[in-house]
Amino acid sequence: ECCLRLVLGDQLTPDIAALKDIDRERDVVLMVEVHDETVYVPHHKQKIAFLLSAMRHFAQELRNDGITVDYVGLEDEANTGSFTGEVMRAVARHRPDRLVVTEPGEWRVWQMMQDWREESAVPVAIREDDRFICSRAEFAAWAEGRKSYRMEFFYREMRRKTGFLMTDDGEPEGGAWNFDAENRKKLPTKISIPKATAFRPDAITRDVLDLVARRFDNHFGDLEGFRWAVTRKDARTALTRFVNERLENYGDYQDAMKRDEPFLFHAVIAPYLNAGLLTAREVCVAVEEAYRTGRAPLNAVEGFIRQVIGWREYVRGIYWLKMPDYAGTNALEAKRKLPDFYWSADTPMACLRACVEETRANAYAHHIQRLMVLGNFALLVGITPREVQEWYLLVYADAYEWVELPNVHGMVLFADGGLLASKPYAASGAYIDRMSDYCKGCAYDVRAKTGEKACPFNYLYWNFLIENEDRLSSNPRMGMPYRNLARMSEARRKAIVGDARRFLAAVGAVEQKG
Ligand code: DLZ
Ligand code: SF4
Repeated sequence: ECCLRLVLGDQLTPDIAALKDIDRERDVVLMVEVHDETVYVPHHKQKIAFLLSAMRHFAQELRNDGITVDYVGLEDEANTGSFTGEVMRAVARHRPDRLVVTEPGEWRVWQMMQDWREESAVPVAIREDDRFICSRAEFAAWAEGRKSYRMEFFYREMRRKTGFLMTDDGEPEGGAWNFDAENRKKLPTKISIPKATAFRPDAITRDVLDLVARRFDNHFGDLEGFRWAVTRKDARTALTRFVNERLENYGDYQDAMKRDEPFLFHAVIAPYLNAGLLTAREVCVAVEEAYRTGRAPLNAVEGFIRQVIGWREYVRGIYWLKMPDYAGTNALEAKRKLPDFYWSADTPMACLRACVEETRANAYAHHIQRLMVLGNFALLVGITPREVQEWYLLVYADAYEWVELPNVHGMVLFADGGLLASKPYAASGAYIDRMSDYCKGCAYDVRAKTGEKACPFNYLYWNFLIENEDRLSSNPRMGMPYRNLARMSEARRKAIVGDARRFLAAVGAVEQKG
């Protein structure tokens, strides 16, 4: 019996479900570089380069392991440009007895796979992606009958299931499940920040970089600074260096932002995790080990493990539970256009300028830049969810829809009306000033509330509350800001709305139809 086994670009794990019972004598692994996947959103150049290079390296590793790989390159003559086209062509070429795939990360591709069952002449087995700790079915069972889906309770289940940071008596390590309150410290001026982990492109990567420069020149992003690991081995090195050099401070300064320090104490391993070069379990094992051997404090280790087995699994669960309708909701009826400076970085707002510039240079920004600067601005302005989602999906090397959509739609924009977050993460300039050094070098004054020189976050924050009064004022967690708004004089309210109007018109954040 010959089995054709498909491995997608974000399934680069040697023991991925589709490869588990492989017969090296008879089976063929299919990997395809297809045009459609490179442009369904116009991904950042580094994202495409990372994935194509990682795919090519992975194919080589499988071959070294005695596996037959049929690899279709992006520029191969007969390449049809789509997953469906290439799967059908490969079935005709190899005439396998069956096709085995691992469930994909995106709804879009899941739909394609459903069609393959009918279109291809062979039986198709879609296997569960067991790299995730919580299966789609298990999450659905957890969600069943609940009124709200709070991450914290789900996270505790995952702690119990995996045993990470649990005592022998089944209690959470350190007597609490969550130490987040300790993870909001300001960055001391004198702290030394480790050098970023960088990998020099090898011949395969250089080929891919040429290809991307040639074919995707019109895509967002710089290619020059490409420094990503593209093999499992190098991704392991990146993980080890994080654990040794940065984990100790990761918790304390998780929410801090500093000019010209895009990585600080973050792990910067999300692209590896989400493409399969590293697995969730192994990164948690490495991080827990550092705690057990006294090399990292509990608040850092718990915070990291919560991101991986809590939040990451949780957003994936929500995605599959709620798709396809999830993407279409717009609870705050946001309909303004995304300002051009999300691409050009051409804005006098120092915080946004830094975050867009770093995103362009690295295909990366850390979570507070994404949530509290880039995201917070999009929320306050009321940008159309679809545009914001597309932006996040294409600019970050780690972004696939299963992880991007709930984070952006739910967490950043509150477009799901509170399924993920119990209130919108709206903040004024004071928050950014407290957590960063951006405001010192800004053309605007973070302490001024209204007028030409005032930090736009300040009046946009109040304008957001005013515009959404009907939708949000009854939210119990919004009680305080709305009480403050109620005490505001009519003149002040007018000034805020006037400033917001002037600013939104100037940056092109105009209302769009439908
Ligand atoms: C993101 C991406 C890109 C740019 N290119 C490819 C590709 O050429 N071949 C491939 O198998 N996968 C690619 N991917 C990742 C897919 O888009 C991803 O596997 C699906 O979105 C499912 O998560
Ligand atoms: Fe950003 Fe406002 Fe600070 Fe300028 S003053 S950096 S716009 S928060």
